Amino acid sequence: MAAGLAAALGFAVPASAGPTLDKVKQAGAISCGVPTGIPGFAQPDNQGKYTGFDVDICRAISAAVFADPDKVKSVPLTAQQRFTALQSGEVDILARNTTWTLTRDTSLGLNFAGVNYYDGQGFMVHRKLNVKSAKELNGATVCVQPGTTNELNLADYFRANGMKFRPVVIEKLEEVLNAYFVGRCDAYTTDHSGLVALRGSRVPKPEDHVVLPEIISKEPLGPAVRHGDDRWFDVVKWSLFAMIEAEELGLTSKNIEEQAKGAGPSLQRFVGASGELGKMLGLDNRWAFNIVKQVGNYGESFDANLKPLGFERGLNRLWTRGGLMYAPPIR
Ligand SMILES: N[C@@H](CCC(=O)N[C@@H](CS)C(=O)NCC(=O)O)C(=O)O
Repeated sequence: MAAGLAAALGFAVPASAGPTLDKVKQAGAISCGVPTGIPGFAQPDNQGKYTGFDVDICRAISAAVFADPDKVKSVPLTAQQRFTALQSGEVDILARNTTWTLTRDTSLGLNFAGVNYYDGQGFMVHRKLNVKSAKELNGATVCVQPGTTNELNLADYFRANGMKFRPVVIEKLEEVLNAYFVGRCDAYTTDHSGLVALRGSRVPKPEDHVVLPEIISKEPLGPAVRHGDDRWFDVVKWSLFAMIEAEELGLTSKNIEEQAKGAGPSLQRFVGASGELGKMLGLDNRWAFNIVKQVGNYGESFDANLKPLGFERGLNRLWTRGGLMYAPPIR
């Protein structure tokens, strides 16, 4: 059927896969911008291969596009480098604790595919300072990374509370952490998830540091792509939604093969046994099956990567369990 006729009849037929999906298919890999190293989210092994909760988004897209989760080239990026790397085409996607804000969505030319982790900003302080609340930080020196929402929220918070602070702004994670550890700063501020992950793994003596109770901002973190390629945007969006929906449907990497034999209509559509949902995305109809089989559902990724570090689901529970994770209908 000609695409024009199909459109006139109300069917959606992808005219082409879109430049980024075509490029990715041709390259045989997805170039995925990740943080330089945050335990649980994106961490290199001794061969330089990255794994983690953020990396799993790229692995899911890889499973959807290539039926193979390993066609991912992880590109470590500091907060400062990340937007240029996406804009210039060095990476096809940012899967890197990036907060969805209006400015980034508009003037930086990003499209956020959704939220894979609802977070908020916090502070870590040296225990010996005996500080119990962020409200006691008047006059403090605070370490922070440039190009982050954290740098901006920090200024807002102190101003709103009529307090003074001295920022120590350092781009590289290793260096900003060291500056804090050696005592150049009284406090280090970043997303709460980062504080918990770093305190649990990168801090010489975790018991010497306290994460304060205040959460001073909303940090909805999610994968982002460039403006101007709706088809690629769709692929990234629905790959994330497929992970969330799979958890809601009770589909896991271990049971999906067996479950796929079931007759439920939403299940049949999800696994590609009925309908053409994959084709509409420019993918194989088994795209979502492959994501779950090869990477797992949202909860499996959370449990494998973040639970061992002591993370609770909290806001990141499914909407059916009192959380905010909600995928639109896959139909
Ligand atoms: N969510 C914030 C902060 C993201 C961020 O870059 N956080 C730091 C501290 S956890 C980080 O990931 N650093 C890792 C790196 O630079 O590799 C934003 O989008 O601006």
